[in-house]
Amino acid sequence: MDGSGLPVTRSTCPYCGVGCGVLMRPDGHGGIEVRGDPDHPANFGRLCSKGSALGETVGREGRLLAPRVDGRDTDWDTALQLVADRFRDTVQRHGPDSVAFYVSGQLLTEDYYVANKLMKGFIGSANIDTNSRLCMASSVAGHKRAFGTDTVPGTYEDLEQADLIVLTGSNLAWCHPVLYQRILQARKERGTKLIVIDPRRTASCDRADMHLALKPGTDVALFNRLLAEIEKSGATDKEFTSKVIGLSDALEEAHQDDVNVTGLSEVEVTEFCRMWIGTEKVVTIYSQGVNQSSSGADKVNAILNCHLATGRIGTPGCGPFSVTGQPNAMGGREVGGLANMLACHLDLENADHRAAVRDFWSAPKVPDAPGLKAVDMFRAVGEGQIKALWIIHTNPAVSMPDADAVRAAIAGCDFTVVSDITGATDTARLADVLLPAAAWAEKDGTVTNSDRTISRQRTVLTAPGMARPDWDILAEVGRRMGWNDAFSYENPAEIFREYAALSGIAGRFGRDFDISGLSGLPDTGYRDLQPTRWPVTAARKGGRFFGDGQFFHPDGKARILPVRYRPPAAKRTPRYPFRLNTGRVRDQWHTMTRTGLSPRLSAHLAEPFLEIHPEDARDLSVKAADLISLESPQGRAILRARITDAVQRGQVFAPMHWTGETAPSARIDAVVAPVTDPVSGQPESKASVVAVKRFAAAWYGFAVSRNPMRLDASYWALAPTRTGFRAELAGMTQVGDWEEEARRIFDDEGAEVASIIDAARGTARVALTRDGEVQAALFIAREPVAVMRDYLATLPGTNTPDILGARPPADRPDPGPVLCSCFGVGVNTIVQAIETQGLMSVEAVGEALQAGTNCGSCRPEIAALLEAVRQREAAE
Ligand SMILES: Nc1nc2c(c(=O)[nH]1)N[C@H]1C(S)=C(S)[C@@H](COP(=O)(O)OP(=O)(O)OC[C@H]3O[C@@H](n4cnc5c(=O)[nH]c(N)nc54)[C@H](O)[C@@H]3O)O[C@H]1N2
Ligand SMILES: Nc1nc2c(c(=O)[nH]1)N[C@H]1C(S)=C(S)[C@@H](COP(=O)(O)OP(=O)(O)OC[C@H]3O[C@@H](n4cnc5c(=O)[nH]c(N)nc54)[C@H](O)[C@@H]3O)O[C@H]1N2
Ligand code: SF4
Ligand SMILES: [Mo]
Repeated sequence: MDGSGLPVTRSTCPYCGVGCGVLMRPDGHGGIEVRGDPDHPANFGRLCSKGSALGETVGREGRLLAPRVDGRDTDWDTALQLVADRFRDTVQRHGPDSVAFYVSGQLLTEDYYVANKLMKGFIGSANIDTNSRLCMASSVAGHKRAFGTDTVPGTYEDLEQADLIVLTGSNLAWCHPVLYQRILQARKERGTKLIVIDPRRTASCDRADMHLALKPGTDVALFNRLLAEIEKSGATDKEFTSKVIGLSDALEEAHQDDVNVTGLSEVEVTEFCRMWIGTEKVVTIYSQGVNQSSSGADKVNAILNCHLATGRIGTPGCGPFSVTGQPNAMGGREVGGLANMLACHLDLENADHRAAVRDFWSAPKVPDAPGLKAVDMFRAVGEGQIKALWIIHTNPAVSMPDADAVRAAIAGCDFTVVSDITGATDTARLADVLLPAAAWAEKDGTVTNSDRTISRQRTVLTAPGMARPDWDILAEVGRRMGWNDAFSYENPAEIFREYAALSGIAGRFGRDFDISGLSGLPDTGYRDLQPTRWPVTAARKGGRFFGDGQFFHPDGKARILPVRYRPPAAKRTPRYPFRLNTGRVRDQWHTMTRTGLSPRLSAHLAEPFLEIHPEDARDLSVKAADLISLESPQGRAILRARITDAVQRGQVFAPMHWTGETAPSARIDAVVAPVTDPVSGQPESKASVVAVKRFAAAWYGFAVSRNPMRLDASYWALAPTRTGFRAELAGMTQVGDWEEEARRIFDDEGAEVASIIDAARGTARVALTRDGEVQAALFIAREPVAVMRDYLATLPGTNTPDILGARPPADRPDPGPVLCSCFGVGVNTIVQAIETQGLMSVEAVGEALQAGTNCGSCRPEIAALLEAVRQREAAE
């Protein structure tokens, strides 16, 4: 209960791997209110913009309500029998390796455990891989090579106890905002130094003491130099390195590397090494700039090497820290969701491990060879080797490299099952059988966050229509395939107990992941489970690993690995002279099926974009707000130019979020090459090569509408607003009659039409009204349309007779794009307040406008605006 007397349920945010605790309260209208849980050890009450907007994304709009076979709604019995029959027949006819599951680091541990058990234990193939292959595989491989297991040594408290934090290949301010806030808070108290290593200047750089804008893919050379300097300055920990093998070989290799490939100056490199070596308590946080690389595993080991050489690992404030992306990326690694792992950190290649798991499951057979990793899996689908595929909780037609080929492969597969909460995704549209899953807040289970803390997700809403939890769907297919006993689960608690018991066997093999202390948890104990960091055994609970110099290789020692810089796999050529980097924006989650429903979150960046350096833009005659077309050997894309020196010359950056549903020409993975790290199999999503040119549109448009639009122009991007929708458009072919075209786009024959059309200048403004109420409006020009978009987006549904004037009244200035999502404060409003009120700090902006005072995710951007205004005023 809270102050209002309504019941409050504790749960965990379904987005990033920080794993923030939330308090959910029904709002009485079928929705929920969501706040940060002050008692959760990940966030102590804080939430970022995405977590704060959770209440806006749990509606029933767009939800898949019934199973669908070949596009027609049906009942569960029909759909599940079909799935079970087809998988069983395919296995009988073509063998177990002719089928595959492609799953997700967003599944709950219980879902994941059942999927893995069904494929590896009963179907008898290791062809289950997960989108964590695109995300964590290099970290997993690096950990296993160095430590003998996939172990994250540290805890979040280390971020507060460190004196230096290095963020490499991580835009923590946008992607793990609550951890970033925790670091900034600690920095206030102890003056923590912050270094960012990223080819691109990101929001995480705004408060950094140093930004090392290295050349893409050169991290190994930088950390090799650091290792050499550690040795030279006598900073190796002699006692600790007696528990480590390989230092001298690694040093020999390190000396061969040339730090000049990083493009950093000697001064920068020396200062970085000086700070790192001179600060005892140092944490190196890394993420996709490290993992998503054809040398990802080596990058990870280059970082681990430096921590192992100095013994700065597993003690307060010290250690390498691979932050996980998805809410249960860590849990998926624990249950063995990757094609080359067995459950509970046991090894697929180890016969004793296999036998133990087979006995525990009473399974007919456990495969002894790894299954297909994501990129190879979809290749095998395309080549017809995989004849039945089940995709659960992920959208590979958008998020896999070479996405057009992946889309074609799925479309061509004999039998594809997709489990999702909506049918409106690029992948779901290709399914033969579409299964409606219960969503976050409708289902029950556990997730493990970046620092090994297991937290509960709990139910407060009933699932709409026939939707069912993923574990339940999987278990029923297992039963219908003939394995009644193995899949007779009543509830997630039962699955969790079984999993915890299995981890005890892993513990007896000397593995790190052992939560056998929870195997006797009664249903009520599971219901009330508090956030718990593993391991959980009679002997030990939580804590850090490796401070004692004990590792999980058979000899108990860690490995320092000799690694050498290798350039990204794709080479720049005169035909493809640009390096394409990709990543995330602050307020969208992946393929936007949930965050994309929130007008508030969509207002931050309403359109896909390409960051390009001003000099490159000039050379290509690209002006601000032009469209740019990209081409690679794999495919094409069109995005809006964002000219900025945040990226280096010869490099461009695009977000990964837009899809066939929201901006079909901006599915950036269509141009990303499917090259992978040879050790981890993780794709190099951050270093493809592309050709870039101005997209010569015949016309550009901007549209607002109360209702969904019918968009099919060469370029379009759609976003929700508080009043309906907004869209950007551009076309290659001339349009004869814009009034008619407007009626078609807005699918409205009956509305009254007003227009101002100037054929000579190529401009058109068309408004559709009903009884004076604005339904929709379209603004067309030969150049990118200059109208006050954020003002126009407020007009559908209002009586605004002068909508074609497109000017806000004097008392309602255009707020500009929303910067603070929590309070809806726009850029123009903030800049104006800074200028007119002489505001000097982020805090002052907060006092004046509330901006940045709730979740704080926009504080780095407010700081950047303050700086920009200060610089402009200084120049005047
Ligand atoms: N807002 C938001 N937050 C998210 C997500 C989301 O979709 N939206 N997704 C979650 C998930 S699943 C993940 S995996 C994480 C990802 O979190 P991050 O890894 O922090 O995010 P990215 O933007 O993918 O990439 C991070 C940075 O790597 C840099 N980079 C590129 N190449 C190199 C290189 O060669 N070396 C170095 N040092 N850096 C390089 C990029 O410029 C980019 O700024 O975010 C999680 N949090
Ligand atoms: N170019 C480029 N590509 C990338 C990356 C990059 O940095 N650059 N990053 C990669 C990384 S790190 C990741 S993690 C991936 C993420 O990529 P994806 O996993 O493909 O992206 P999501 O949008 O998270 O897909 C989740 C899907 O699950 C559905 N869903 C939501 N809730 C439920 C549920 O409870 N049950 C079921 N069954 N379905 C549900 C959603 O509607 C959505 O369709 O993208 C990868 N792709
Ligand atoms: S940082 Fe934001 S997205 Fe990540 S778990 Fe916390 S509230 Fe959710
Ligand atoms: Mo990820």
